[in-house]
Amino acid sequence: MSNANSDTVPIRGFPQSDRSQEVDTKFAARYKKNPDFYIRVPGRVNLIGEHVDYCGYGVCPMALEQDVFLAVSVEKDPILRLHNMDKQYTDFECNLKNLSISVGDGAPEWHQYFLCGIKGIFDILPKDVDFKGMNVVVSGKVPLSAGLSSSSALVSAAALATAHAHNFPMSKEKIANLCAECERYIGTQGGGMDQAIAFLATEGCAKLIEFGPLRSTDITLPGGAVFVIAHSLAKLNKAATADFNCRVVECRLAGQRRSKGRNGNYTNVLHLENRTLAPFGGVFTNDFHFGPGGIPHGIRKLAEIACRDQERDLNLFDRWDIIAKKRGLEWASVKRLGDLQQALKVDLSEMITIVEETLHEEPYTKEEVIRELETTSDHLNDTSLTQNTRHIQTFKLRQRALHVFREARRVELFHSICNKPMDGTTLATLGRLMTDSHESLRDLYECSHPQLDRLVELSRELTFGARLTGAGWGGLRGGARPPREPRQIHEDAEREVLRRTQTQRN
Ligand code: ADP
Ligand code: NG1
Ligand code: MG
Repeated sequence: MSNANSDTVPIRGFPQSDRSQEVDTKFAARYKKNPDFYIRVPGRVNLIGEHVDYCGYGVCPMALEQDVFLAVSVEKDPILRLHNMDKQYTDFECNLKNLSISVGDGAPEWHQYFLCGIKGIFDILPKDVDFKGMNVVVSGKVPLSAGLSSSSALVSAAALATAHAHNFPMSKEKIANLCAECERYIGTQGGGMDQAIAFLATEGCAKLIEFGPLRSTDITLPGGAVFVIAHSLAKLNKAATADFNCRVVECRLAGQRRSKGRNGNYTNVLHLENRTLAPFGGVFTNDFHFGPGGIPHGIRKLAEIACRDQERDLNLFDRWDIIAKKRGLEWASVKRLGDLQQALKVDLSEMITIVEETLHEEPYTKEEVIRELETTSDHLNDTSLTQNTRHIQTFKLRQRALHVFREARRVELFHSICNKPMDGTTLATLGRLMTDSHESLRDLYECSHPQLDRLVELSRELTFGARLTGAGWGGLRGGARPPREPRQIHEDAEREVLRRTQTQRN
């Protein structure tokens, strides 16, 4: 963000260029004045950690040079005027006193993304603040609907402009969280990665972004690696279809439901307030409703007998015993797979085993989910589904949950490998993780696109690994391309290790 008091003030981090001059010229022509300040928010590429942020897991994005750039003047009357440098977008004007965002079927209008950012700030401004208006010229360079997060760059730029216009400073974390919240007014239930990297990125490195609370750690990528971003030319506006939200609710339901586990036993990957479901067959085929004191001793004994040779199940039972004592949690409140893992206090490998043992391969029908949660269609619609997913009749819970837990583990591995000194295997290992991620997104999460898959295939020979980036169903893929022959990289790496060792000795 920078002030623009005169024609000659350079925009910080954004040297005067043809583009900024064009924006200034357009601003002056359109609004008969100069802008008061400028806002610039980057797009991002996600290196690994796809479709896990809304489940509470960490991601590895980095900011791009491509950005959304705004020139803004603050107006006393609460009128918003928007002009876009891209002629495909029509001008928009409204009174901000009656701000409403009603997104219908199909793709939202471009200005509605802008309104999301404004509304996010208006929601938290002190009650006695008079809403100001803004004249805005928008210039966007992030490819649209291509998985590089043009939507969040626009929403975040609008929020930052509104906060600045109202002299309402916020920490980077606070505004990032707010923008994640308010972009949901557009209809998609995203997880916050895009807005987090938009505000927390630093030049020259990728970030490990973690949630609850939001935090970021620099990731130093291995020297010599080049990340190539290529467009498959298949696009999707994520708010125009139910695809994105369908995955969000499938993950949610996978965490909420209980199911028959191995040996046909009832098992559950979920703890409930004052009650737990027995993870064993025969003895407990129905729910038991336990009091606040946890699982009664007699029942516990029965369970021990019933599964004395099933040690793993017994361990699980112990954990649920503890969890069942915790008050205030019931299935409808488990919104994310990450919450469930935290409550179960197990690692990701164990979560993967639990999913493999408890969720079946065939898609779950809506009736089945309703039956097993002992709820009603209306209640499920209210607690777990979104407006645009209520019509969906089948959910692939096992496949989606497996992707999430395995992808979360890949992020951990990616991060830990980047933290180690580079050796001859580093790039190949990172590339393998990217390829595994792609295959999982293609086969388990089913959010790829034939053009994208083809690009990934074609780049096999040329890269250490390649994958789609962003939400998918079109979009782009990122690839780690070797800038030199692999053999030379290894030689260079060896030389570098030798150099470091010598420096340390000296
Ligand atoms: P992405 O992966 O790029 O975030 P989305 O489908 O989430 O894709 O959002 C794309 C939509 O965001 C566009 O269709 C448009 O409505 C809006 N948008 C993003 N950038 C701009 C811009 N510079 N100007 C106008 N609208 C934009
Ligand atoms: P894009 O690629 O911008 O549609 C979306 C979500 C992210 C994340 C990724 C998938 C929004 C604003 N963004 O990104 O939170 O879930 O998909 O990893 O919903
Ligand atoms: Mg988007």
